[in-house]
Amino acid sequence: MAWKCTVCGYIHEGDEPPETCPVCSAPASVFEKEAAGEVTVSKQWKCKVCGYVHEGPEPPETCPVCGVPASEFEEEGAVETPVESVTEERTVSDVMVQTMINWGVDTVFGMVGHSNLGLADAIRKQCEAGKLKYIGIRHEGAASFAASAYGKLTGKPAASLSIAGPGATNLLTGLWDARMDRVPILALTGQIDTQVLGPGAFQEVDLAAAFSSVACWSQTVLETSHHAELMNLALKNAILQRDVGHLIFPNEVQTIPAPLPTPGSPEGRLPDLGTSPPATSVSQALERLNKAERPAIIVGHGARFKMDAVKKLAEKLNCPVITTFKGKGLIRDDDPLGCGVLGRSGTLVSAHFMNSSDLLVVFGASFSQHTGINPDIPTIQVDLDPITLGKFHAVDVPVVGEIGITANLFFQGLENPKSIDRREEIAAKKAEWKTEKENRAAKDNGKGLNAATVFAQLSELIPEDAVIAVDVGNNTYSFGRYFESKGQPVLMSGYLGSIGFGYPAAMGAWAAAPDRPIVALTGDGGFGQYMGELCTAGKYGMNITHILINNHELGKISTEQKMAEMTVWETGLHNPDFSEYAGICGAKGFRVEKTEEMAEAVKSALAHDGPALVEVMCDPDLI
Ligand SMILES: Cc1ncc(C[n+]2csc(CCOP(=O)(O)OP(=O)(O)O)c2C)c(N)n1
Ligand SMILES: [Mg+2]
Repeated sequence: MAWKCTVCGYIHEGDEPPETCPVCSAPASVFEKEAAGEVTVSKQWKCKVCGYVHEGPEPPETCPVCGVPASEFEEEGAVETPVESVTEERTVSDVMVQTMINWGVDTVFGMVGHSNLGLADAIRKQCEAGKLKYIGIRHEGAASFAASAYGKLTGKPAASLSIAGPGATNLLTGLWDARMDRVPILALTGQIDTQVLGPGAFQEVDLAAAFSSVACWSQTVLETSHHAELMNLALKNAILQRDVGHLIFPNEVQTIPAPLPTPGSPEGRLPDLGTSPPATSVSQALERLNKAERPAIIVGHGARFKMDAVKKLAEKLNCPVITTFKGKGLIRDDDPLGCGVLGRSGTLVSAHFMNSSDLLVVFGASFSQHTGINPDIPTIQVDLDPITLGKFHAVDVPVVGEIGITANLFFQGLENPKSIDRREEIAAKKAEWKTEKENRAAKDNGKGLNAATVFAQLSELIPEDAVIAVDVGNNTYSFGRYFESKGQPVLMSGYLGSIGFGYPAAMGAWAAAPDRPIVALTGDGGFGQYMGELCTAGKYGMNITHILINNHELGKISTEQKMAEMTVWETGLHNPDFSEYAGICGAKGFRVEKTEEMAEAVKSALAHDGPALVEVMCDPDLI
């Protein structure tokens, strides 16, 4: 008797199914008895208009390539296929999806459709076996934003799936977001049948060309490819280069039996990245660190998982710790050494401590113009990636090394450092900033809530274990400045700076950490781009609390027009009542028009088990 694993297609001979599948580890319960010796007879039908060949008992209702009706198909002949040879073997998609899982990918965001059905079916089987989570989004741009945010939060790649043509091109923005912020991500795009590729068939886009500038590694899966190896390489490149791995799946290749059915794995393919810095770099850095009287540490997103070591060093140096915007929350704002965000979304506290320091020690930051790290102050820069070192200007001591290891070496090497304890000065500057914030919060033009007030309240209301996904706009700058972080990770579209990121990013965070409170913070303009995703959140019962700053305006653009002394033009927004809109999408909606209503609405939204939206009516000028 033969038994087939319904997850991976492995065939087991014996009276009973095996306890676990030796290929994919699925339990005995997923094995099905195999029918033997049957043959299926299917006919081949050729489209008289475009030449597309269809296999099946009947011609298709309409040609999937040129759209003509069934009457335009002529019979070409019959094909006999033994049932065993079709069902016994794992398909190319089965092998590749199993390989993807072996590399640790556990979540796929995407949209199923004509040119990815074979691949989607392999994903479905793994979802049913409990090995994968699939989130069907409403726009592929949300799939890649969500996968990018998943990578930003976890450091692990998630996959985004699309059909050929428009589905694939819709993925591009989120993939650019991941690429520019150095996040591993996998893009799986369907493609039309290879037999019709070339002349410009329906949904034919040259995906290799379209993705060539966003993907660090991109390949088309062919019938004769080494399929497991293609997936191995897509993920090896995505993970090690922290970039986009891309695979193009022509329609007919997805369901053919895999010539080599053994899936791949990361075993022996990923080095330990715990690289120690060269001894000379460490001693050059220590020489400066020991002598500095007023050092300051700046941490960026790259230090996200290494903060214990960085904080230990800061404690020994008694020095201020400043973050980039992407690194907001890497140190709590109430930490005696925490000085908040630097740069355009920053505070006067961080600016003071950077500018008054005699040595900057920068961990995992990329020196974007928005952060504005002062190039005139002597700098030690630590990063695992040598290209990032001294990228925008020369630094005094570029140190290539894993951040945790390097920070520990600095800590161990410090001998009677001259640095003075700046805790008191930090507390005094923070008190000044608190007064300044209170003054700003006191302003009221009678045109809606004030951003300083909104974020002061949110600082109290958003739980410590939350993940916060933000968008782009004045609302985001206000968050950077006014929100007092208790260490919540912040997910943002950093270098790409794309509006619309916030809500899909919250979906990605929810998929990665469903038990944590997930908060999305967006403006009305940004959310407008992905409003449909509230239905996705409703469908999957995502526990996302969305704070929507509604100022009826592309506020940041109005600000820019005013600053450039131009006429404010076409930045006004005609909005629905978002709290009512939430209700019809399966979310709980709240509307806040007065400061006094804020706390209760946010508390109720956070307490709601499922998606909730709090629309806060804000004054566009009080930012
Ligand atoms: C995809 C994309 N399109 C356009 C922009 C330019 N842009 C930056 S902020 C912004 C306005 C955002 O408006 P809103 O979400 O309402 O935030 P507000 O500034 O009002 O707080 C725009 C259009 C962008 N960054 N990304
Ligand atoms: Mg707005």
